[in-house]
Amino acid sequence: MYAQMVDTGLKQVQGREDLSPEERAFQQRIDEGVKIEAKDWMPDAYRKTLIRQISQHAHSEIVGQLPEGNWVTRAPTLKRKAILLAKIQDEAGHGLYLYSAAETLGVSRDELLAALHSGKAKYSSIFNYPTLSWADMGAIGWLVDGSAIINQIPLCRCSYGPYARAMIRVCKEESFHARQGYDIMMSLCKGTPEQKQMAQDALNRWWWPSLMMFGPSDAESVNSAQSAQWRIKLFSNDELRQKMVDQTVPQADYLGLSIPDPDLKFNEETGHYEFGEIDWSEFYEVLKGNGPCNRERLRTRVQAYDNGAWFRDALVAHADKQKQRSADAPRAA
Ligand code: BYC
Repeated sequence: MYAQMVDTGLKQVQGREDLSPEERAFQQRIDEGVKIEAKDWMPDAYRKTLIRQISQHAHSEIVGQLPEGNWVTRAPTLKRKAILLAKIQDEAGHGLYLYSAAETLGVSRDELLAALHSGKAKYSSIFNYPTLSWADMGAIGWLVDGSAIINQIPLCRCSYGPYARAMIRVCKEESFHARQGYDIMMSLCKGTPEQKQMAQDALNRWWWPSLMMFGPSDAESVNSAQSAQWRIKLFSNDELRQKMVDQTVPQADYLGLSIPDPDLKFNEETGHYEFGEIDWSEFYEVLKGNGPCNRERLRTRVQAYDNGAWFRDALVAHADKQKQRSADAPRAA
């Protein structure tokens, strides 16, 4: 697959003849489908790319709790509240698996969090949009977690072992998230005209940002070609985006909702939906920190981290005390 990606629209990567013997042997292992593990030799750039992607992914899971956290106290029933809470807790767990996977590459969690808090590290653009109604909980589960699954299933087969293994569990939990989102949309669409309108309004607001989650078009993606060669990416941004559209349009039809894209049409010959132009200027503005909620999201995360300082201090003090105790304890003969 990656050979195909490198040959088509993607930017070029270093030719194999330019690789050092070590790099060539490394690439050979990747080509043979051997997983790379934490203690294996790897090119610096491979390590850096993984740290960048895995940490951004971890940050996205953690920041991704915030838009939904906004609705915990206002969920319409006790059952919906319990489900939403479980989902948000899962996201925290995903962040932890992913930070741990990134740490295997020799970076500390403190460094990763400092990069997030200073605004240097990115997290997914999607979480910079507001959640205005309960229907947004449905739209996020259906569209955002649905997109996350499409992006993340291939990551279960990526070349870096600790990342691939973390993704297996994440994907199982994401499937539950997507189902709960679609279930909320189904209830609203079967409800009163006002409830159905809420669902349509949420779809209208989340559709285009969800398509942007897959990243820039292949022609603009700076990292794809190299990541494809290293089998970190098994499908290109545009391929995954197309999958999402093909999968989601029939689901919207089933709900009786319309996708907010006048150019959307099914192409009988290719078997795919063609869709309208994405507003890339909006995407890049969000990446620059100018989305509707960027500042609020970052402020909330920094505040939560600062508020937890006493707890982290207490853990360290406890660990130090334990260490001291075992050092002082008389040794067994
Ligand atoms: N938002 O060369 P490209 C979730 C950046 S968690 C922000 O194509 P790459 C969920 C990109 O980082 C969702 N930035 O990059 C959680 C790069 O900038 P840098 C997160 C984006 O890495 C809780 C630049 O644009 N999922 O679903 O080859 C609740 C050029 O892009 C975005 C993951 O992180 C974006 N949307 O491909 C519910 C999955 N797109 O870093 C749901 C793992 C691109 O060079 N990540 N950028 O400064 C990936 O698969 C890839 O990193 C991406 C981007 C497809 C996202």
